[in-house]
Amino acid sequence: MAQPRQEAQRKSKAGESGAAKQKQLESFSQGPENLLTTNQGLVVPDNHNSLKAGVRGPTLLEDFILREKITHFDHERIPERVVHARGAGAHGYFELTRSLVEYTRADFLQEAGSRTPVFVRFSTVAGSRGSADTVRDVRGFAVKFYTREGNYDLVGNNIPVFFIQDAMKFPDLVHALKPEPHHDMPQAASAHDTFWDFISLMPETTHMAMWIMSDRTIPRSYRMMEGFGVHTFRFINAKGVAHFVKFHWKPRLGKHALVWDEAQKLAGKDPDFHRRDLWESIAQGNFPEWELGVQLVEESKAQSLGFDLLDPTKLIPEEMVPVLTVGKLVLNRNPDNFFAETEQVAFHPGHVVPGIDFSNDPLLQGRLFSYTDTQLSRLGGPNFHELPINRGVCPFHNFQRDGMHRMLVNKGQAAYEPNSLGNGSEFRVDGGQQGFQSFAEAVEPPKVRRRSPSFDDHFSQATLFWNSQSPAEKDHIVAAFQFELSKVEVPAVRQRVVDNLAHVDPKLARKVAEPLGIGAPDAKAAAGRSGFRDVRVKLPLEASAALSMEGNGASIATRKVAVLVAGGVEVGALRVIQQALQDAGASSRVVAAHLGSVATSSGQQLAVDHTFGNMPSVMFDAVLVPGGSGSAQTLAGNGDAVHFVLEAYKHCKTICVIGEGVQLLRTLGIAGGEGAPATPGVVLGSNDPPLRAQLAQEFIAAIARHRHWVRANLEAVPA
Ligand code: HDE
Repeated sequence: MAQPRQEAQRKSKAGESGAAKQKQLESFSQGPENLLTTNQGLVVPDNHNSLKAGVRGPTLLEDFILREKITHFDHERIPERVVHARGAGAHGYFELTRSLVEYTRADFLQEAGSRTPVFVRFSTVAGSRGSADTVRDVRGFAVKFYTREGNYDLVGNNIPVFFIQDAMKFPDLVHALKPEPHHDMPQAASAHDTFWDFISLMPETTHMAMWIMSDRTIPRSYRMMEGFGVHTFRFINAKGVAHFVKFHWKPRLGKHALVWDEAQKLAGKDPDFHRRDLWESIAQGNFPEWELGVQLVEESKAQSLGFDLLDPTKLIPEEMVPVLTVGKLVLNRNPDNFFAETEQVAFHPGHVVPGIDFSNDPLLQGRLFSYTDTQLSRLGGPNFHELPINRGVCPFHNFQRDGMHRMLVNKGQAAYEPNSLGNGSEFRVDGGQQGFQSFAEAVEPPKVRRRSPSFDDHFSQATLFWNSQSPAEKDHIVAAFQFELSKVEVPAVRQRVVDNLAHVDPKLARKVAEPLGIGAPDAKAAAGRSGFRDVRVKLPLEASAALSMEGNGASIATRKVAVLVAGGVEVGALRVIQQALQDAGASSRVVAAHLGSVATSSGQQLAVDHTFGNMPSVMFDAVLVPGGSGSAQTLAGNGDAVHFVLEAYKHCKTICVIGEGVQLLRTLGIAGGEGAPATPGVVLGSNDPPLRAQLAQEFIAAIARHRHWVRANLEAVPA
């Protein structure tokens, strides 16, 4: 039987809260009879002219309408988040697909099929609020579950490990990563001296450094990246039995990345690339979806893993502990107001519900302090839980009172507990029946300010990650290290990084060092430095498939295809392919030199969606060049069209060319003549009606591979 409190919560809040809130807010945004008013409700007589002494005279201080408007404007900004300032959010729901009743008493994880409203915020870490989306950086993946027992926040990242093992080092890490303090550069980038100086002096960062140099840090879309709780948490069931748990979000569309050149160009051409992608997908009804998975480890088995579960620089390979799928997350509603929701949302890893508890991970423990603390200055006081986006859906009662921006009007005489004067609202503590119970863990004295020796292995999982990458992914990691370190001005810093890398893999270190103007990597030199520990845990596996993104997800749903056209375009095959793309959930957009329309070879008009300039190739997943000799010839003579195709080729995207369109590729030298070997991901077809459907399927199969890394002469392509 449901507990009385829970029953009351269900009745009082389930449906009413959202609608009531909305009504109240709407009433604020409309003055009397929809007239513009001041904040006091006074109808504004004129919103264009201030009060002056004569039409050409000075403005009067008396003009309280002007003063109110300008004063409010002057104070419209709040401090941005000290990290994760740039973000985008969305509403949705979490649906439990498998009951976790045997592991946790958390109410929202009991009944398969139950749904919990959520708000999710994705973010980059280093950049300011206005920085670009596609920079190389970790992505935050923070989920607020509005459960009937209170808000539960799973504040994770898109990488399963972290740089450092102890919260004590977090301010140092962030100071090293952020723009350098003397000149405030570079913005939203780790490619600079202080960051790599810190990394090179802190060998515990090596595993995460491998991840951030991989394609994980330049996701194609928030919808195509994983999320991780990072730390080990605890589930506690109704009998008080605990399991360690790690959380995973797995995207339904698979995990996919941009390429570095593309990410850099996007940062200029569409700095809102990820934010826009999220917004548009939801607006179009393509609701982003992830599976929630958990890795569960019995307390007594934790020791036998060989590494320490409390160390946040370690993951549990999925081959060692499989991920159990337990639910799905669906984002189906864009925020109404960016500031009110995405900006004011306040996450906190300490927002837990009964049945979910912390582990002693020293990084997590430090986070438990930081998040409330930072909201105090960011949101201006201790009452940020009253902001609409942060309010729970269950009632809350306590004797905390007053403070900046208090909205609640608490009634009655008694603001203390215990009391006998509260007129039925004494709100006594429940004595542990329903309340949050910390796991009764025995702790070992004495107090120490030291690292556990079980945290000493800094390299075995970095090597596991490296060994798990495909050849193309390895090339990208090497190139990323080379790029970042080439921006580091002090050679000794570059040298220390490659010396450390020699402990991950000597070949990797040698390759990274090649163009950096430094000596060969010296593993011994690294081992002699302070902070280095020569300890390596023997893992029971050489590589873990889950750590690679290659061959992941075969769907082309929501992918965007550019159709390049000019006058005289042949649309017979184009129509068939466009329909097939749409049937597969993808979209195609017609791109030409100008907006309006172009004449087809049969004398009709084909509407143009974009120009080569306003939607360049980096904003698409694939390119289609239809036939028609007039169109092909015009495109071949247009530098923007030529660049479009070359760039897509260079970024290893699928290109489909029909009929005379092939001429374009030959002009560009990226497709051989008759009998030449096929180029991976370049689909050549004719306008022949019987072959059109097959061509469409070949094109779709090629797009589903996401990228075609092995292509001849890629370096020679000027794009
Ligand atoms: Fe955070 N982190 N963090 N962090 N973090 C913040 O809180 C902090 C860490 C993460 O979309 C701040 O409200 C410390 C790990 C996300 O609003 C701040 C430490 C992970 C977000 C803070 C960490 C995260 C934050 C800044 C080490 C992955 C954005 C603004 C002890 C598991 C949430 C704010 C959003 C935000 C502190 C480490 C994820 C300052 C002290 C590890 C996704 O409180």
